[in-house]
Amino acid sequence: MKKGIIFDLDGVIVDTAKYHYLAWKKLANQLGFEFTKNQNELFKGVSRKVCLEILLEIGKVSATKEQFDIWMIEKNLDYLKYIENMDASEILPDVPKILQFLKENKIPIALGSASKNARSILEKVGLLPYFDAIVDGNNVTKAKPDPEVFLLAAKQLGVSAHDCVVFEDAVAGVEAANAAKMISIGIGDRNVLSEAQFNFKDFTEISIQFIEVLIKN
Ligand code: B16
Ligand code: MG
Repeated sequence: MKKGIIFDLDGVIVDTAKYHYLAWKKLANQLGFEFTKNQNELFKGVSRKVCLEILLEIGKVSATKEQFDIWMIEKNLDYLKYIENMDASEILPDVPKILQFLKENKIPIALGSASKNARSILEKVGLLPYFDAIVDGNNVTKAKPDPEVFLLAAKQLGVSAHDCVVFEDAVAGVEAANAAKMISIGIGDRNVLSEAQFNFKDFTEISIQFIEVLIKN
């Protein structure tokens, strides 16, 4: 059976969480409260809208719909400034090696990310040509842990869901992959991502032999 591989973006291909953090912190400070790195953990893999809802809850700030939308735009404009100069040096270790191996073996590759900025980030770091399909925050109506993003990616690759493998760093993303009946591979802390079928700290721990087994079975 033809296999497909789906990558999350933030925390798997690049570490954009640090830039999201700076932009959310700036907004929190502007609204008169602190936002810590620990609290930022709650935001990983979560849509921009839900992040702002959580942030306002943390700061006990209420907002009209108009104000909410303005803050979403402001946060994104700040985030775009932080990521403006991203380049290939920000790709996480050994990601290109795995992408190259998959390409050489003609395995279709998709991105399955919550970010509406995903395509431009892939372009900045020079990885766009590897991807046969990109499904991101602009294409889905239901955020992870809903499986929509990964099911759509499988569809665009022309691969059955149960023949797809997902690399994810967020609990909600692992849940989404499991709900889609895909093979879930957690990248990061195995205690946090305990629902994943396989766990690795990062791609430096993943051997080509492991990928070979994944794409053959
Ligand atoms: P944007 P992923 C997610 O990326 C981030 O982890 C999350 O913190 C962010 O809020 C979300 O993208 C939306 O990003 O504001 O750029 O649309 O891990 O799903 O690739
Ligand atoms: Mg992620």
